[in-house]
Amino acid sequence: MDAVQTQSDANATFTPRVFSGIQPSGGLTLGNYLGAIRRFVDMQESGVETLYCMVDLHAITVWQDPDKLRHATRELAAGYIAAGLDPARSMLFNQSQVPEHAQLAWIFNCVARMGWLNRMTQFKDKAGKNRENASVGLFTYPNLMAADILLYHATQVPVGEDQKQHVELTRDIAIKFNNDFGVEFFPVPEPVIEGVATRVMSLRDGTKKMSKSDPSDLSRINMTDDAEAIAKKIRKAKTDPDALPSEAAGLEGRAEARNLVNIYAALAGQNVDQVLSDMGGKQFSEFKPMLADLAVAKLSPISEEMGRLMQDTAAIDAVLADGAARAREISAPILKRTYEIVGMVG
Ligand code: AQP
Repeated sequence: MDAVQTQSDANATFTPRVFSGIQPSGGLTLGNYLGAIRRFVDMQESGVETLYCMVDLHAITVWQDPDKLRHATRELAAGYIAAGLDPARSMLFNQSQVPEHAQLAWIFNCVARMGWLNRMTQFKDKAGKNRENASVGLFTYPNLMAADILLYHATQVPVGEDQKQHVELTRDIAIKFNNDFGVEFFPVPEPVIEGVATRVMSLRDGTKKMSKSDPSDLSRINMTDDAEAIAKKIRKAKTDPDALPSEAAGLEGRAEARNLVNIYAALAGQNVDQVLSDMGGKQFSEFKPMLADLAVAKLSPISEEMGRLMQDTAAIDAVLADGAARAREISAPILKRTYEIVGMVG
């Protein structure tokens, strides 16, 4: 077969398809839930084809204890399902069961430029001062993420604010690949960053993102926290001495207050102005217990269901195997065609 351009490539149109993923690099946080999983469920409900991955190959870009990684992968799958993802309607799978992710990532390692990756802020944040000792995988992480998305010709990628730069890099890779080989093979996907909680901040420091891998457990609400732990973490959350303002402008320069109001708004399904028109003038001593009650009411059913699902890990593994088999029906032909375009024989 001609390895360069075919008419069907040139005329390719892309049907809407959603891909996103979360790393099993620890337990799910409220940030992952509000910033990502709730959007995943919305997109599933919109009827578009959806694929959601546990990106275990990404997780090992920093050290993971093998037993904890296995546990976190299954628990993440349980979290997806408990939060409303339906394995019959969304393909749920772990990345390592679909070998085309790593294969396409290699091609993209040869498309992306060092300068592009040098600009990635997540690598700078995660490598910190110890850059020389960071894994090569952590540096090339965005190329694997581009492969995750483009392997399915996904057109929409629901993510939190912190992943926007990586989706932009994915777009650059798609455009460069198409230009280099004179094809219209890969779509240029759009990030979907919506809602009031696209960047949930640490409960201990309103300038830092809430993260699963933050050394302080008090910095985050885990999706497996019980009511007592949630209440304690919110009670201890850093705030300032002032009362809540009645309008959003009054949150200017008050990162911690803004974060708690955003979390309340996201959980209550309101916008910030609605929350402040009800809560303006209240002290944190009054607002925090209300936030804790709301968080417990919204999160407990999910954590209880996660616990129930985790009783049967064989059933979770079966969901992941089925999701991977369905995902490979899409990924295998796309990788095959990519190899042909690049000039691989066989
Ligand atoms: N704090 C957050 N607020 C809003 N969205 C968030 N996301 C993560 N943290 C927040 C979104 O969750 C999805 C999955 O993220 P990931 O696990 O693949 O990577 P991450 O962004 O690096 O998440 P963590 O929790 O901070 O993991 P670690 O600590 O392992 O690095 C993404 O859509 C992300 O935007």
